[in-house]
Amino acid sequence: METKKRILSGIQPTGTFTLGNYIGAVRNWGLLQQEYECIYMVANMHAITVRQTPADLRRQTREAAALLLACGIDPKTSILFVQSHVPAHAELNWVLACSTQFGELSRMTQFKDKSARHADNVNAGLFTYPVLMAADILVYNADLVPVGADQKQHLELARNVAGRFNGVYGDTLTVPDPYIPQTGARIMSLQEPDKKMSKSDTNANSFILMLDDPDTIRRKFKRAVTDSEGRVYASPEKPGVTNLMSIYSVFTGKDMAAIEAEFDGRGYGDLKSAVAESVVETFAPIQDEYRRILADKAYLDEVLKDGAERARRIADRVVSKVYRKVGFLQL
Ligand code: ATP
Ligand code: LTN
Repeated sequence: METKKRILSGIQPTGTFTLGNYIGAVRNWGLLQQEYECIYMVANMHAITVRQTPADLRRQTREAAALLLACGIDPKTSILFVQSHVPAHAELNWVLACSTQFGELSRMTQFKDKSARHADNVNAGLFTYPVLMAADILVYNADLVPVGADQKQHLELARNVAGRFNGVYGDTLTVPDPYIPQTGARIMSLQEPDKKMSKSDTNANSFILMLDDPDTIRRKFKRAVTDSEGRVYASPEKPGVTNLMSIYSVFTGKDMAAIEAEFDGRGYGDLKSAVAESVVETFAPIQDEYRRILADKAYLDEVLKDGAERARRIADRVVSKVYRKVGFLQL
């Protein structure tokens, strides 16, 4: 029997997922389950690189898991777990940190962005964040990592660290490939369309949350920043309109040319309400399913317990092999 390639990805429980998280990452996680062996993780250890309120982090971790299930992740086929429940991530993290150079971490744009935004808390974890992310991936010998475009640089680092480790200690770790979608890899802010949509943006009109109610979704799209030209077509000079078209394309399956034709002779108002309706329609059943799953805490916790156990079985073997390769005494 041909063995399936393995996928690993993660998302931080720092708040409700945005439309960007959904299109760039989570949506594809469900779609990939048939073809790949999938392992999905709620990255709560990454979340504390910026300050979190403990009670909120705990609640948001369950909410993130429930939302992933509602998006179609099947815990029987795939493994769904919480990062801190599998100690192997932290164990491999240390070994990999010793194969990572200060210089290469200094070049990470996410570190530069986040340390500027959280100038009062530029902690070592924020700096070594990509090493833990590399450990998340390499501890499962993942072949493929589905993420949005903003994570490309971190994946490049994971590949370099794996290659370097293999060069020194012999073939041990799988060098992973990124899986970045063609359309929607970088959904932009609705208010400043030259910036990526981010759930930590201070302006709530800049993002759509997966749990926003229909009227909120419609209102946010109505206020979305476009341009003064009034004609619907995709172009680098029209980031706002192009962003709306990309979202519409993902939810309707229509390509950019078809969307241009559909709105020929019509204004941005029509485009905005069509996009809003396509988002409302996609999110409504997910929201219902989310509420149902979150209400059943016993089921949710059982899924996470089972996921952690299955994840641990894979990850512990890799750590054990790595420990042997680097010369840690094994009794
Ligand atoms: P934060 O704003 O707290 O930094 P975030 O919204 O960037 O968080 P993450 O948990 O860091 O969310 O990312 C989860 C996944 O969503 C990653 O694969 C990331 O690439 C993807 N993603 C995040 N924002 C976008 C976006 N605007 N467009 C497409 N994909 C995105
Ligand atoms: N850094 C990622 C979240 C994340 C992740 C991972 C993604 C943590 N560990 C491993 C893919 C693989 C982010 O989206 N900010």
